[in-house]
Amino acid sequence: MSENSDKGFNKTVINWYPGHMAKTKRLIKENLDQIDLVYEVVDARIPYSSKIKDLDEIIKNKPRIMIMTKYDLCDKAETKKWINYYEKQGYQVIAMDIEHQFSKKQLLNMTELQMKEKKEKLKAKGMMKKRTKALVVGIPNVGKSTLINRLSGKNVAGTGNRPGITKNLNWIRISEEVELLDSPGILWPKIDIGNVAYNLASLTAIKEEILPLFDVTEYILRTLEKYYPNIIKERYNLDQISEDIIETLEEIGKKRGCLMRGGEIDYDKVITIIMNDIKSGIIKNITFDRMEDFIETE
Ligand SMILES: Nc1nc2c(ncn2[C@@H]2O[C@H](COP(=O)(O)OP(=O)(O)OP(=O)(O)O)[C@@H](O)[C@H]2O)c(=O)[nH]1
Ligand SMILES: [Mg+2]
Repeated sequence: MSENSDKGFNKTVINWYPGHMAKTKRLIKENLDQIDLVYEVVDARIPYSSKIKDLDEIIKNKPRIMIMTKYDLCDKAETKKWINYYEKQGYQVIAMDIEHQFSKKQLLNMTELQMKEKKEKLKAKGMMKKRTKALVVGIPNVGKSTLINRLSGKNVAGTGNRPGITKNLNWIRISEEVELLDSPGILWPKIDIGNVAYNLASLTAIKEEILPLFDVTEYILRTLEKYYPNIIKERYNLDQISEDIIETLEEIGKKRGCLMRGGEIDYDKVITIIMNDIKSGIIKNITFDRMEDFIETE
């Protein structure tokens, strides 16, 4: 399923497109007539990699708001560049820590603004639109269901810190005015753009078994060293990552007491620790998508 080049991670192509994702896309298309607006959810740490590549084809020209979640965990200076980039393209963007500091008012005001034109058109025709129906869409584990819970003020949608929690399309009425359609995370048929696949795997957006965990862990450590060497120092007490990654895993393993009987290093345990440091948000202030890797700037 994966194809690694000998050097670096750039040639990765993963063909991972489970049937249920194709089904979700089909169901969204079937429900499109009912949808007034789209909340496109992306992870603020990977605002490029986590953006569904063929979304335009799915939702056509529906009004939309891009919501960057996990803002508490991102590198704000880098994410700001992406916010500017998307705003320049005409997107309405809102970046938020929806887990701890959600502003319902800010999002609903933006929604109202987006809907104004449509409502006025309908009014001119003598029709009234009572309720706004919004689709919440995004890749797995970005916080779609969390967003719905925050908007409704209740736990109406199931959430969890691994991809694939939501299994079906569900309409959820959050007020007299707004109804939301929760949807399972979707990806696109081929993920082959530079580091996108590794960024998705590093930040828990694709299932763990898709890319070798060992490689994902190496990618995480090398990316941290490149952009956030202070994290390598503070979290793992290392000055640098060795050319041979095994040496680094060994060092971390010794420091963390990941030993098997006989004193051998338990590499699986080391890998789990590093993956969990990211997953649990212990490692924060990181943005793995760098504009220069994906966008040509003059
Ligand atoms: N720190 C932080 N965690 C968040 C934020 N938003 C969501 N989460 C966490 O991210 C995890 C995934 O959230 P869900 O709402 O289940 O994600 P989803 O997009 O519905 O995922 P699927 O249904 O699996 O596609 C949960 O553990 C949330 O608590 C945020 O803004 N900040
Ligand atoms: Mg969900």
